[in-house]
Amino acid sequence: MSSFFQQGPVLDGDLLADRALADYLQLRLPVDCKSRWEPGLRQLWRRARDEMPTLAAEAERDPPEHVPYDPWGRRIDRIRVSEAWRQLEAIAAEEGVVATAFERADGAWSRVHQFLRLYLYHPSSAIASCPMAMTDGAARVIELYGDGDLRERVLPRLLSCEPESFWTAGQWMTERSGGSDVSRSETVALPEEQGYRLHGVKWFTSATTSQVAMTLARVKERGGEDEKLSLFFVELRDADGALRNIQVNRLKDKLGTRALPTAELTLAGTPARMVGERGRGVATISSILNITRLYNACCAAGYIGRGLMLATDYARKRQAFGRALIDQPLHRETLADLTVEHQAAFQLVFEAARLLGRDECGAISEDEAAVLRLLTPVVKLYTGKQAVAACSEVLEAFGGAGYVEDTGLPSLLRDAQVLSIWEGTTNVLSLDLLRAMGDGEAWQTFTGFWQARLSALGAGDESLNALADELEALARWPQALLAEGEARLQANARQLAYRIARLVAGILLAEQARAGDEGPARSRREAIAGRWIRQHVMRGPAGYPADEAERILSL
Ligand code: UCC
Ligand code: FAD
Repeated sequence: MSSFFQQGPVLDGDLLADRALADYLQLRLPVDCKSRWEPGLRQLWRRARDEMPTLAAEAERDPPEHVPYDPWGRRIDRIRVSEAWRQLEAIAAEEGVVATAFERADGAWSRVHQFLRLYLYHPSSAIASCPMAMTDGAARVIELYGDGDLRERVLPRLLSCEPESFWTAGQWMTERSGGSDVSRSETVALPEEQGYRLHGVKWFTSATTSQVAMTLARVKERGGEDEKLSLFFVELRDADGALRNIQVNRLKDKLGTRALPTAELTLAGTPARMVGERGRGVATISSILNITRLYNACCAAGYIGRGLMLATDYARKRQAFGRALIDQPLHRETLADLTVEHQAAFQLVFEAARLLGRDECGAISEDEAAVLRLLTPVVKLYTGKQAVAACSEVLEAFGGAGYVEDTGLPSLLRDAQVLSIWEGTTNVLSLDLLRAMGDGEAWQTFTGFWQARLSALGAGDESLNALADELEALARWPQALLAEGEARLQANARQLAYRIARLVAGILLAEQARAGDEGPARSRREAIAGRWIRQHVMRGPAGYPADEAERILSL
């Protein structure tokens, strides 16, 4: 009879056990922000550690259910979610997971504060972070383009810190005809005296229990030309709680994000109101997209950090071949690699959040705005891929236990996989990077910005020289590709995005390494930067040779 039972992993008691977070608080924040925010962050970490994981597990065990009819056969299309899911949403409200960004108590730094809160909230939230992302995006669009009623009646709900009055928002873009290419959307908006009526099918709508949604449709006047998409605001239910001409066709049966309701909807004359300029729907909704994409990236960093914390704790407890895993040289390298990935993701996300905060407070310069525009798709796509790879590694670090459901670990990998699909796939965001580069001026601004940051680090060692060489090579690459034709540039857009992410993360890690006093903490940060640059910048991938894909894909 075996008397051995393995101790499972536990989350660390201390907020600052997360080194990427601790480094950031110490080295990147204005001192007064750190001291003001830390107590609240500690409180949220306690909830994320002690209270939320039980709720998240319960929400996953009791997934949403579509109830199409009432007992008497009336169509009701109720989506039943667990009490645990409701509580997770309530915690988001109480903790200001959205509101902190809009209160702007710390001016341009407020967005960073809010992202720190999101970063702590998300990994314990069973992806209740998803409706928070869409709510935040909707709030921003209302701030920018909303009419008086939206600003005075709806916005305070989206920014409420009281669960009873807090509303969440959905974002319905994807249709059967296309999710990446929304210009293929078929939904029409028929004008009526006051507003519009929407008709169409929305193929993926997450958090369908939200009270409001932002969606795209094409205005169709009798006998009129086909118009470009416009953005519409929808209030889903009437005063009695009945859906307003919306039919829930079914809930998606998904690989992960199981606690999150994602529905297919038919809009059959749903009342709606236009937001922003007619025919400028894609441009208008991009204010939402650029926020939700950074949420996505923040949540990716959150998952990597959570996985790393659990795997490190487990490695201290699990024995193999005569010692704890953490003392096995090869396992240590695996954990070190994960640590470096986490630090890089964290730096990318919070640099973008810093710039976003400056934008939202009107403090951003023209150059910084161009940098933010280019950085947003890059950070989203790169951290999404990092999260999938890192979560897979984390599961493996637990051996067989990582594959067993009731450890709670498999959901990390399942849920991470969505991060590179929704809010723009890796390829589509790589192409968005090209869109943001435009005729090349923004690209010049971007490379100039990072050149200045690199120069500010002073005399070069091997790492800094590698960063400088890569920046120089990268700066010329798009033009060289374009000289061979637009198709060549597109074909290499993902490689370009990856190289940018790796380079920028390298510069940010090098900055972090040089900040602060000499000592063991600085030596740790130097090692992190050194490994990242060695692994990801010095061996920058070459572009795809012309025609190679044709040859590979030919019979
Ligand atoms: O997946 C979804 C929700 C999931 C849940 C959310 C969770 C979030 C995180 C939580 C983590 C746990 S919602 C669906 C998301 N769908 C997408 O992201 C769509 C992906 N496809 C694209 O991004 C495409 O590139 C499109 C849709 C933008 C392409 O449309 P068009 O019509 O072909 O685009 P155009 O014609 O190139 O651009 C139209 C205008 C242009 O401006 P003007 O007219 O002034 O030149 C563009 O520059 O829109 C502008 N624009 C942008 N501006 C397009 N994209 C952007 C952008 N990102 N930023 C600024
Ligand atoms: P497609 O656009 O058909 O793409 C298929 C493949 O083609 C992808 O790999 C893509 O990268 C590639 N591709 C497309 N165009 C190009 C190109 N030009 N060059 C190179 N490659 C290309 N959507 C919403 O609107 N609201 C939601 O709330 C929502 N929730 C979701 C929840 C979940 C769990 C999931 C999985 C999806 C959700 N989505 C939602 C949908 C999601 O945003 C889309 O699935 C995504 O944008 C991709 O669109 P698609 O599925 O139509 O794929």
